[in-house]
Amino acid sequence: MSQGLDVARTRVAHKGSAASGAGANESVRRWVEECAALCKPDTIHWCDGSIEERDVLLDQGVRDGIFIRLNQEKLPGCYLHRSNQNDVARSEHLTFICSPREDGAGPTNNWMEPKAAYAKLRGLFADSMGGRTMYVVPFVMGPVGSPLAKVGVELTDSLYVAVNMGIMTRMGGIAWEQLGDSEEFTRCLHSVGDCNPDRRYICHFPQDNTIWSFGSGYGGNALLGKKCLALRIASYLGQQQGWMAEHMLLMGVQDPKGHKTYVAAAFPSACGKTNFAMLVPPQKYQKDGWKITTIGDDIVWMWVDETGRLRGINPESGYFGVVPGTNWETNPNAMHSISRDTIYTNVGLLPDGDVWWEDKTKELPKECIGWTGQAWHPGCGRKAAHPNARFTTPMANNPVLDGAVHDSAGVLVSAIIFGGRRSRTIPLVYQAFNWVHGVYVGATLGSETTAAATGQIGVVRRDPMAMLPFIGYNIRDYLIHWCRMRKKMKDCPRVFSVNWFRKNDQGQFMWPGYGENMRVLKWIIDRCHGQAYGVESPLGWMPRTEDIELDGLGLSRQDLEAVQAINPPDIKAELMSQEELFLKMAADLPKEMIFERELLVSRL
Ligand code: GTP
Ligand code: SPV
Ligand code: MN
Repeated sequence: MSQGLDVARTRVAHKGSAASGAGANESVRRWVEECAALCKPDTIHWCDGSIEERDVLLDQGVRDGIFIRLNQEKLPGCYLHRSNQNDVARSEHLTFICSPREDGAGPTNNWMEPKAAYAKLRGLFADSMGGRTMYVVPFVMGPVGSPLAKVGVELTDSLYVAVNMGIMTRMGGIAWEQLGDSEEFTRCLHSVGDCNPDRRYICHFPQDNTIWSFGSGYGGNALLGKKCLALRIASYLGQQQGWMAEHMLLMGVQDPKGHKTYVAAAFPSACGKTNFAMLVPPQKYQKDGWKITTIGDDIVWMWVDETGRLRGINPESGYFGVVPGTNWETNPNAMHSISRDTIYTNVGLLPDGDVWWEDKTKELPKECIGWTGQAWHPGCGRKAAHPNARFTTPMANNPVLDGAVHDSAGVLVSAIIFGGRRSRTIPLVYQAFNWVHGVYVGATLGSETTAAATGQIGVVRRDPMAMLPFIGYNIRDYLIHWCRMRKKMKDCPRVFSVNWFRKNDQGQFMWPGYGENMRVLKWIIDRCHGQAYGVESPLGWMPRTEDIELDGLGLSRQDLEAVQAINPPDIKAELMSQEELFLKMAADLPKEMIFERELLVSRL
């Protein structure tokens, strides 16, 4: 598509070496020129990732009305952004895997033939940046020097995206250093266009290491290092190269003896990863010496090391977290983190320049400006914050950030937990019998849909490994890849299922969740070290009620039995509901999954 650079309309925004992209190699420059010739921005700004640049961009954003500067005494370095009201969540139905053959995308992805997709999107990108600046955002996913670290370059006409990428990734000159002369970087082209859902496409070209996203400024659609690169493209590369890219948190659990065990957990969008990753143990556990540290809250890349054990890194450097429900009781570490250097998207604005959202405080404010920009007051019938309002905050702000977060060798992963939002049927915790059974537990994961994606909310859908919207290739090959990983490992992580969201007949949560999840986590850790009892159930190993500490919880043994209860008719209905996914895969369903289902049926 090279048409040569339209020099007349394209000038460099800032003089000086960093602003002109010093350090960028020839293949990067050529590609930037090609994209500029297509999109025809007025200006090109090469981001250098400096603090000075961040301040310049934020000031510019305030002048342009993209950001509102919040009360700097209460919230230093914090800004509010209100998105277009049609652009508040991921658009899964507009997300495509453009593999050469349809089979490459499989039955769970939307597919477009690559040539057709490029042609369609080229039409949209053509002249799309007239009157705008194109930001060249170089970034590294993963600790610099890690065997899995990847370089990407995002070209975007959104200042909001450029600033957020500066928080979410290791952004700037460091990426040019990591890239050197190589042509191997993910080419990420993004324009908000006119933000019209009818002209919105998020297209992935795994074979070309390329992502083209048009028509949305929302995180998962627009911060292309995140779901697009670090999950969809990376999962494709991982399948080819023998490693894994997963929608998981990664946390350290330090026991009273000072021994740390790392645990990864896959919960679907808005199902508790950020909260679990930053968990504050109950008082009694803290006194005993238990401590949680965070490696990552959303994405983990894992590989098998030379000793045959699974290791993981967090490719990101910030958190793009759900705001509603976050408060000093549920997640104090997040509250600390978002008290500075944070971009808030779609929350309420208080008269004093502070922010508010549903469940931030028990007492409601008298008034505020809601996320849509309209006046809000209690009982007005609207929410102050959008249910998928988000914060973008650097992980460096996290008071319990794990010391190994920048370690290129990553950390050993001893347990993998799958969990979803299930008001019924699924017990609080059980352990899979072995790895392949664990793969079955992950593959059949179901969860009630949330506001993180557009569409109906609260319906149970199958979300294998919490990756349904993020597997960049055929789910058949994804599940086979999971099974095969076992063969690479000498000692493999133990696999568990949890459900913090079971409800009673009155519709109340049966388990208090948040920090109290430590009680379940302790059993999981002890199981990993062969130090806790497990009772065989049809689903897997389960703790006896006496194996979960109830002191200070306000739940009785009967309450715990109820939240752990397995009701065979309900499980049979659950099996039927798994068919929703398995039928889609039909003849492609790996035989391990068929055998595991048969074993489960016979145990029931
Ligand atoms: P993504 O960023 O979309 O991938 O989501 P996430 O998995 O990181 O979810 P997050 O931790 O942000 O939680 C989403 C919502 O679930 C928030 O409103 C939380 O307050 C709520 N939540 C998290 N953990 C628990 C829990 O243990 N119990 C209950 N009842 N709610 C929880
Ligand atoms: C999710 O939806 O799983 C998120 C938010 O973590 S986004 O990055 O927008 O996908
Ligand atoms: Mn996520």
